[in-house]
Amino acid sequence: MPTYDDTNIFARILRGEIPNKTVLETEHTLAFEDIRPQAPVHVLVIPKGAYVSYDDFAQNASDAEIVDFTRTVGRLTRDLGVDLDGGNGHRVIANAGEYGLQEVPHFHMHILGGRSLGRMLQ
Ligand code: IU
Repeated sequence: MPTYDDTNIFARILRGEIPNKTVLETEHTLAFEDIRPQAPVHVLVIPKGAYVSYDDFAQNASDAEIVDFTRTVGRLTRDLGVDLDGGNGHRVIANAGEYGLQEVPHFHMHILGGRSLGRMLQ
């Protein structure tokens, strides 16, 4: 697994060194608004633990962290009104590494919605 760099911006947000627009906080998870939104709804969901990628999180987080994170992502799609009951849908994305164009090396999921997002995979 890659080494976690605890100077990354999300680690600093978690330590309270940098403000964020929190949408939801649970025991193991924090969700906040993306500073450069790419859609009307653009929320980042991060585990509070130090994980670099989806794989790092999936392999090394506790069951409690994984359940909390997964349920929080799902719940947010409803809270944000982009679920399949009340809303028109959304996209959930996790970038990793150089080819994934991951900018911040703390695992995070993007929740995007509020407009048609266009086709990414052909
Ligand atoms: P990526 O998956 O690592 O490429 O996405 C990082 C996201 O973090 C990107 O959408 C940025 O706009 C966002 N972001 C932020 O919300 N606050 C910050 O201080 C920084 C990046 I730096």
